[in-house]
Amino acid sequence: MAKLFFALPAEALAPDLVAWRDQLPWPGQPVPAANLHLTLAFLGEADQLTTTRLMAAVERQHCPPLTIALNETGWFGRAKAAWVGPTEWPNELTVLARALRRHGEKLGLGNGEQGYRPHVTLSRKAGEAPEALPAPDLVLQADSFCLYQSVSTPQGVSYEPIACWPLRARIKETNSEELTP
Ligand code: 3AM
Repeated sequence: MAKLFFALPAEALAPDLVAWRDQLPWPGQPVPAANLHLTLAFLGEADQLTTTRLMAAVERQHCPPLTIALNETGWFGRAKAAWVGPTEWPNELTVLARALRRHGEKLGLGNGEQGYRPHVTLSRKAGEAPEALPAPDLVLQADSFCLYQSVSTPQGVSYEPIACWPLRARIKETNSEELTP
């Protein structure tokens, strides 16, 4: 069984995120650069058949490329995760996250959580919020989303992409009448 989640990759922005975080007294244990991502939907444990069905369902999912300003800090007290995220974000991001969560739910996946708060977790085991720290001024440009599996290794957890899909707007179907002179 693989532990799955959908996320926007943050590879291109990771060096800037890490440089920004590491010059601050950021609380908790830093998330390694390779693990930085913006979660869309947590799915949990899934077997191979369910994973294959999930990927087939997601194939038809459409969403335009996304530009997400990371301009505030935050903290999930229960999870002890300190993060950066947008103050405001495109509605398409919320729609995509909800659609992916529903694809999972139809296959019996997910944790039942309904709300969505986009964020990039920068540290774990953070005993306090980074609220006294300055806000970031970074932008995550996303032109794909990925299904990841969370793999535990002796060196810690690593997130391995299983499959990625391009973010592209639905192409308007040409009305055949428009082609008729
Ligand atoms: O990087 P973030 O914090 O956005 O917190 C975990 C991480 O998200 C989250 O899934 C992502 C990859 O591990 N996660 C892990 N277990 C979870 C659970 N039971 C969970 N999210 C919700 N419920």
